[in-house]
Amino acid sequence: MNPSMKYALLLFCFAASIRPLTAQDSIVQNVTARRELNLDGRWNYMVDPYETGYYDYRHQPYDQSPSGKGGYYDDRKQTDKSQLIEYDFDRSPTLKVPGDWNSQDEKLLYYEGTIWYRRVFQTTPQPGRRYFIYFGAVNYEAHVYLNGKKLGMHKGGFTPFQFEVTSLLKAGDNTLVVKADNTRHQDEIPTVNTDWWNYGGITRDVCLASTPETFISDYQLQLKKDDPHTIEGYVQLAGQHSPQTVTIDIPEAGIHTTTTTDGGGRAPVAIMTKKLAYWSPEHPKLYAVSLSTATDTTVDRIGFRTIRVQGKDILLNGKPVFLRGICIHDENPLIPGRLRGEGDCRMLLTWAKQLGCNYVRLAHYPHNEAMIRLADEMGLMVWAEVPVYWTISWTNPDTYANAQKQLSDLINRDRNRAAVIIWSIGNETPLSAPRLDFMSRLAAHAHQLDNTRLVSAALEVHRQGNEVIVDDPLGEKLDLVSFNEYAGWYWGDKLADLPNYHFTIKYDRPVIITELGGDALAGFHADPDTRWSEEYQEALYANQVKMLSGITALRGITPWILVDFRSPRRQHPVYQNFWNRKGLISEQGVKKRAFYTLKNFYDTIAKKYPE
Ligand code: GCB
Repeated sequence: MNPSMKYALLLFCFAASIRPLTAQDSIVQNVTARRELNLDGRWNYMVDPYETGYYDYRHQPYDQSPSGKGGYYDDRKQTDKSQLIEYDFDRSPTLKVPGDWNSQDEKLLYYEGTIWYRRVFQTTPQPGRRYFIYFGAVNYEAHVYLNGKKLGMHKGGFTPFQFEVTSLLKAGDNTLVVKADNTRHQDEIPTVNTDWWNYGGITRDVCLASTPETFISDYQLQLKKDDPHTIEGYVQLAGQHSPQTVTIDIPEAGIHTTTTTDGGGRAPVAIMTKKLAYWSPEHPKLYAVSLSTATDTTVDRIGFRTIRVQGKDILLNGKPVFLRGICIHDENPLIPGRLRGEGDCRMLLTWAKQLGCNYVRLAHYPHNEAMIRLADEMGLMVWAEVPVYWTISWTNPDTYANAQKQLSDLINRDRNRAAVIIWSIGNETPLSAPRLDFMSRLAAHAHQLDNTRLVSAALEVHRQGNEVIVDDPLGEKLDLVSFNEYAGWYWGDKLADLPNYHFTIKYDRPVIITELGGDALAGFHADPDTRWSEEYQEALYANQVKMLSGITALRGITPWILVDFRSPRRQHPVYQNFWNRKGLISEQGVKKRAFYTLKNFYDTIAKKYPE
């Protein structure tokens, strides 16, 4: 855009007092407790590969033109038979929300581009209440309009966002339109190249939330770093910022206390207690917590535990643990598509429990909040990650800002979940100076936002003969040494050679192997030397276990992966057919032989590390 056009646009925005075109920075903590109206269900949609509903024929966005007219977000209806309108939401097909579009219509399986969604809902806004439209996630770029007015834009396919709509909401019918675009771009997070399906659309819940004018917008209540007897954190109010009393009740722990907000609406929390039953996988105790002010009350269920590193050990509530884990993608293989609700999440976490897990790595991006809450309830520790994956544009400041925003949104959403013990800032990022700078800043950011959890990343290894070397300068900034290794699969070795490898690890910290594994087509049986057979995968796991027992600091593993998952990179017509087959469970939910090999290993480990 030339400078004079930019100036004209600025003037126009100012004159029309258009809000900033991005989603609000902070989202309402525990939004389901504020839900006024569930907006899940069937939404009308239009596929728009040329973005005809967004740009005019000179390729100028309609929503920035002075008349603001012409885009699909107007949801216009023909009122006269001579009138020309080239779209009609009412007579367009529907998609289920939440749900990716790829799994709902065969024509959309490979689609990458724009789809418009529309939902009409009825409400009666009450005076003295504030209203927010909340999205659990839209992949990847979402432009959102209510009653023809643009609320804003959000980028990032896996994090929640919201817009305040108090002044736009009408009594009666309201029209919500979303332009969702899942086009991949080099400078985005993730970048163009991933090993998972680029599921597009409104993939997580949508709701209208309502609050009083001054309300509890955010809070953190977690055990203080290294102190099992102090619940520490804050309560943040939005609205009026005159000092107010906040009451915190945790009846089951005999806690009833108050704190006062400062000029910024923030009240510090520090509660001494000796009465807590600590959260652990064996006893995933969650307390009913209620927070209230003169005008507002909100409730949550929160668990309390400490997690820290001491030498080569990971201590949960002061006791050494071994993380018996598995990696999981946000995909229901039976649909196949993104997980659509708590039932889907429960199916995957139940499989993880059957495997003997006390821990899951939710790869490679923030999973649904429902998944984390379920892990809290079912007793599974969680590694939570942002999609800083492979070859990010390390030198682009906007790319960094985007990664940092996604990390902040993840931490802010899940900071009260005892299950989450590790924030991961990325996966398999290749060594270089700009990458080290980018990743170091992310690590510092995670530590600064939350000093009660561990920060890590899945690093890469290098090999010299039989020596496997972990020597990545990013390791200095991380609390754990975590790396992926594919001995027996990408390293192309004879499986029996695996136990001859030895690991040279530069850092004196607990070691977690974040990935290992190999593909097997469920039901394909052969001898253990035959690639793709269940027997090969089984032998690979057996030899991996022998090999890894040589690492004295080993304190956890998350093999790749619980279930086969769809990936455009996996093209072998017989064995893959667009599926990554490293799952221990097939896309039909059938357990492969290696599932039991790993389960046996975990059963032995569980005896060594009683919880
Ligand atoms: C990896 C990646 C993971 C892939 C996996 C594989 O190292 O982290 O996203 O899916 O390998 O199967 O190659």
